[in-house]
Amino acid sequence: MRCIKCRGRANVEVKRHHSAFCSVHYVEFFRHQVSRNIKRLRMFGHTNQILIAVSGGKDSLALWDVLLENGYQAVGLHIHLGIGDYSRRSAEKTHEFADKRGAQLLETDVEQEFGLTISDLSKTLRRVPCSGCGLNKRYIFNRVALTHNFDVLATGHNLDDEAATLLGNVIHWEQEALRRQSPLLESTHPTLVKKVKPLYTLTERESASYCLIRGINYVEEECPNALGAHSLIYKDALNRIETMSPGSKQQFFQGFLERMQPTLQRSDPIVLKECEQCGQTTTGEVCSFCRMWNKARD
Ligand code: Q46
Ligand code: ZN
Ligand code: ZN
Repeated sequence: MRCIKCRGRANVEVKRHHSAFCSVHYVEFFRHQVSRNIKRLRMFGHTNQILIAVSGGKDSLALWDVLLENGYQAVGLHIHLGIGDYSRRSAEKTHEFADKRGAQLLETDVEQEFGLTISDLSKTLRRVPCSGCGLNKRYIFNRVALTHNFDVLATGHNLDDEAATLLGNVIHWEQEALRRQSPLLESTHPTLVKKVKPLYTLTERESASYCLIRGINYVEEECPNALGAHSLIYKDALNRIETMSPGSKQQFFQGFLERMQPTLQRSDPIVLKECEQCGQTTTGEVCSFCRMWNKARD
C-alpha cells in the first residue's frame, strides 16, 4: 500500500475515501478534515474562546491537539465522574496531555460539587449510570462554558458516535432528539452555549491512528458502564454494514444531515424557560438536572 500523496509506504488506510497515507500525510489529512468541518459549518474562528470537553479518550485528545496545533484558543474541561479506576486513569491521561503542551485545563469533580459520584448517584436513584452521567456532563459543560464566558463548547463526538446515536433515534423515533442531532447547535437562549462537534466526519479508528502517530497517550479502556449499552450494539451493527459496504456509515449520517435535518429544523422549536432553581434552560418549571439531584438528596 502506497501513500496517495508521496507514494511512500502507507501506514493508515482510509477505505471510505479509497485512500492510504504515510504518517506525515495522515496527520495532514486528519487536520485538514477537522479544519474543513470547522470552516464549512462556521463553528468558530481564531478569535473565539473555545472550551473543549476532554475525557482523556482518543477523540477528545486528538481534537484538542488539532485545535492547539492549528492555532485555536482551546481550553480543556475535564469532569471527574468518580467511576473507579476508569475515572482515575482518564484524569491521568488528560493531565499528561495538558502538562506536556502547557495547555490550560479546567476541572470539576461531581462528588465534591454535588455530594455523590456518578456510581453512587446511580445506586441512590436506582437508574442506569449513563442516564445520570449524560445529564451531569451536559449540564456542567454548559454551565462552565457560560460562567467562564467561552464562545463555544466543542466535543470529540465522531462519525461512529453520531451514526450510532442516529440509528438509536430512528429506531425509537425520537423526534426531538433527531431535530437536535447536529454537529452544530447554535445558542437559542442566553443560558445555552453554542455546541460543535468538529470530528463528525472522522471515525474512532481514525482518531486512534492520529493519537498513535502523534504519540498521544489516551485511556484505551471503555467506561465499565458502557458494556451492554445500546450505543455499543448500534455501533457494532453499523460496523458490520461498513465492512460489507465501505462508506455506508458516512452516507447514513451525512444523508440525514443533508436531506432530513433541514425539514426537521423547520418544525416549531420547543419554548425554553429558565429553571426556578438554577436558572438554566428547561421546558418545565424545574430542569431535569435539578430534579435528579433533588430526588437523590431526598
Ligand atoms: S462515561 Fe458516563 Fe459514558 Fe460511562 S457512565 Fe455512561 S455516559 S459510559 S460516554
Ligand atoms: Zn505520504
Ligand atoms: Zn435547574
